[in-house]
Amino acid sequence: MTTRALITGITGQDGSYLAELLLDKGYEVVGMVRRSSTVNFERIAHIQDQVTTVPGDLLDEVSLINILREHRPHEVYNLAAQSFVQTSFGQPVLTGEITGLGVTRLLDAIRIVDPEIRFYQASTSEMFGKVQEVPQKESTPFYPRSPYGVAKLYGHWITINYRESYQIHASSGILFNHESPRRGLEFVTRKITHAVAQIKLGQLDTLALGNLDAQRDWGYAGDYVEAMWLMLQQEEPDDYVISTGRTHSVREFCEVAFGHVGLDYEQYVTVDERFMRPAEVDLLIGDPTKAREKLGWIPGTSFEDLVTTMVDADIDLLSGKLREIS
Ligand code: NDP
Ligand code: GDR
Repeated sequence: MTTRALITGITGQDGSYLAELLLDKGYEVVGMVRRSSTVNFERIAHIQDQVTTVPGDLLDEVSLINILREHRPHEVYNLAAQSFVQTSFGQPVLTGEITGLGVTRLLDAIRIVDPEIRFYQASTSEMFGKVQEVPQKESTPFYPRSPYGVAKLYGHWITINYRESYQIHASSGILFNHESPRRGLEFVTRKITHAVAQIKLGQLDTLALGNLDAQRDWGYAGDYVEAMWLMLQQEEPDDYVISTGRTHSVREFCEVAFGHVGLDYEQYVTVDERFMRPAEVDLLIGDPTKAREKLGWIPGTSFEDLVTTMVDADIDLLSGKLREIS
């Protein structure tokens, strides 16, 4: 029997990598996409003929129930979210609706249609927020610092609640930042690598950033989607921290990215208040011991490889070299 998976957020960074992984494993992949006035399939264009896309929205429970009834997935990966922290300060209610309540809508649709479906929730290190313990692990107290982090914490607890209330095989992956050439341009890593490529190619003079001292545990998205799949293959549902166990500042990211093309970041980077957040998360570093011991998961990409791969990919992209972004 072919295993069928539904991915919400398939047009996003992680959705595209997860879809590739599941197709490689012989899954039938159904991807939920929300209606927009322009087609937004750039990240899945290369696999579009292998996945079934269906219209739906985390804001609309009827659409979720209908998709589950029609496509009967065995596994559901909830990757859809308003995922940009900065935007969550400007649109806190919408963020709560999608990123928080959206999880309940989907879990409740599963409860109604087929509680045997296995469920993955995309939780986040942003739930740890203000530093309570270093490194952060599954038992570390949460202290979110943005409407996004608060909404995700709600999603995390409602996942646990549906697991305990209705015995749904629901797992929550507390993933630390993970990046790739497919990362959205507004996130700091891709903003930097794209700007480095532009500067190198003579298309840009300076790069304005916010807090250069923020520290993040950055991994590669392609490695992290494997952990999502592994969680749903376990006999028992559970929660796992997924991270590299190393941290670097935004400044260090700049150093490596600019250095890769022979430039000194200090000559190009300026600090602009517009990119500072009302409340910041200063330091994230995750302890992935549980994932290693229980899932057998280990991150396979170093920080330096991640940064240089992203810079090279952006140089290729901007210099018009035809290639599939990996
Ligand atoms: P992206 O922002 O790249 O993708 C988000 C996806 O959600 C897009 O496909 C988007 O669709 C979709 N979406 C947004 N709103 C809705 C809605 N109302 N209904 C249905 N779909 C919607 O995020 P990532 O791929 O980076 O992250 C995947 C998930 O993992 C997110 O939930 C994120 O919060 C979480 N996460 C990410 C981490 C990271 O470092 N990348 C770390 C920890 C957690 P559209 O294309 O139409 O905008
Ligand atoms: P984050 O990612 O908020 O950690 O959320 P982002 O790349 O936006 O910020 C990381 C850190 O860099 C600092 N920063 C800047 N950030 C942006 N975007 N733009 C800037 O110019 C800039 N300058 C400095 C930020 O202040 C922050 O400290 C990501 C998202 O993918 C979430 O969905 C996910 O849950 C978390 O990672 C884990």
